[in-house]
Amino acid sequence: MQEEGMLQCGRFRLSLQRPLIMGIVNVTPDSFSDGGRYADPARALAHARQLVAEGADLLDIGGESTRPGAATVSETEELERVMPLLAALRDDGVPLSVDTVKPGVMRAALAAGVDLINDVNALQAEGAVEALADSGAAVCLMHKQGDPATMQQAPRYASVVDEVEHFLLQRAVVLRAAGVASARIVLDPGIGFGKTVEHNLELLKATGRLASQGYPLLIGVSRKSLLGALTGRPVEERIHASVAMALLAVARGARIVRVHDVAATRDALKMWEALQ
Ligand code: HH2
Repeated sequence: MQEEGMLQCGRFRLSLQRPLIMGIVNVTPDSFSDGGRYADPARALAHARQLVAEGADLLDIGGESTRPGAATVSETEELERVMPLLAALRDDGVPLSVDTVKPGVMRAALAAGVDLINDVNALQAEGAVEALADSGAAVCLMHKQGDPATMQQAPRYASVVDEVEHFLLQRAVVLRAAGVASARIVLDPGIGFGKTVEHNLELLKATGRLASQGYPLLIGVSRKSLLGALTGRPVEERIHASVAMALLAVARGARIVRVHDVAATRDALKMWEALQ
């Protein structure tokens, strides 16, 4: 289906021969993982550059928290958070992703040269597919059940792996029909998005299956509550579990890991690569 081992990502063609690290830059006051440490644009920029120095292959810039229970922000506010960072990082030589569900933000980011649209809503908003299709950017299609405000209240599936896989492949079909080459598409089961601990574990156990559908698989588990449930640790003490889970995801076939702790993840993946 896809040119083997390559992601067409805006200005970049990224080899997937080795796993890629997507570093998380949340320009938000309320993200679960960093509690607004980088809400100030200058701090967010310094943090983004630090992640590149630590070995991030891509940067994912988000202006709206999607943590369970998070409030939505207006398009204007999201643009004010995200656009200055995109402009400042544009010539740093690293592919830039924007984490948004809003077609207006997608269009503005694409006009500013963003290389990947990371949409936890899998481009289901009206106009989102068209915005992406008209560009050369890549897209990450993520599965979620419900909306962040309520998604953790009562997640329910007959078979979580079947349903997530079916949804993602259907969304890929829609994109292909709109003219998006398969080499621009990344899939993500959406760990923590309308899923219980058991659902998340079933999906992570099925990484190999989900990674063998003809599209690179992205896994985002960094610092998430699943790790808190398994270790009993608060969010600021989940780095070891995060790195272990990223490594296990890669060992089972994930090609991109979305992480907060880039330096630690990079070292772990170097160990994995050394044994390939
Ligand atoms: N998780 C979060 C946000 N965006 N995008 C993808 N593709 N996959 C994920 O698993 C994913 C995502 C939530 O994590 P974070 O950005 O740290 O928190 P917040 O949404 O509170 O800013």
